[in-house]
Amino acid sequence: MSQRSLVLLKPDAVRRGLIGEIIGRIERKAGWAITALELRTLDQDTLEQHYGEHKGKPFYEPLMGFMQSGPVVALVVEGERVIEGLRTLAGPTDPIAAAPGSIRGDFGTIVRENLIHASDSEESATRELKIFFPGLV
Ligand code: RTP
Ligand code: MG
Repeated sequence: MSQRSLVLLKPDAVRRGLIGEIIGRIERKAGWAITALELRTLDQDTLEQHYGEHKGKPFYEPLMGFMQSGPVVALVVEGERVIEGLRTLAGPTDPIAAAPGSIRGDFGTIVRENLIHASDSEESATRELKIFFPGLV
């Protein structure tokens, strides 16, 4: 089943020069394609829409600050079961718990600075793609 996912390379990934490394891992997955890509600095409004489910949690305000601390790379990735596959490629939220071989397991430091966002379901992907790439048909 071909799907679309919204990926963000978070400010720590851009700062640490890991854009190529992470995009390379995505590109090497057979059958997946990057169909949109943009470097951009996110504003509070965009982030509130994106991470609205976490509003009120203790990590929400620090997360907002971190996500605005530098540019991110926003990508659309398309392919077979790409939503589940990208979550596996990324690894669990906490880099300490993430297996070596996953992006967070190999490069993550603390739970907030975990390098990559990938949509966690078809519903999230649809919602997030509208926020970041509203022109997509
Ligand atoms: P994401 O939404 O960014 O793809 O990450 P996720 O699904 O793996 O994790 P989620 O629970 O949705 O949390 C969103 C992001 O908030 C930061 N976070 N900090 N305890 C903490 O300090 C904490 N918990 C979460 C992380 O950047 C996480 O990816
Ligand atoms: Mg999430």
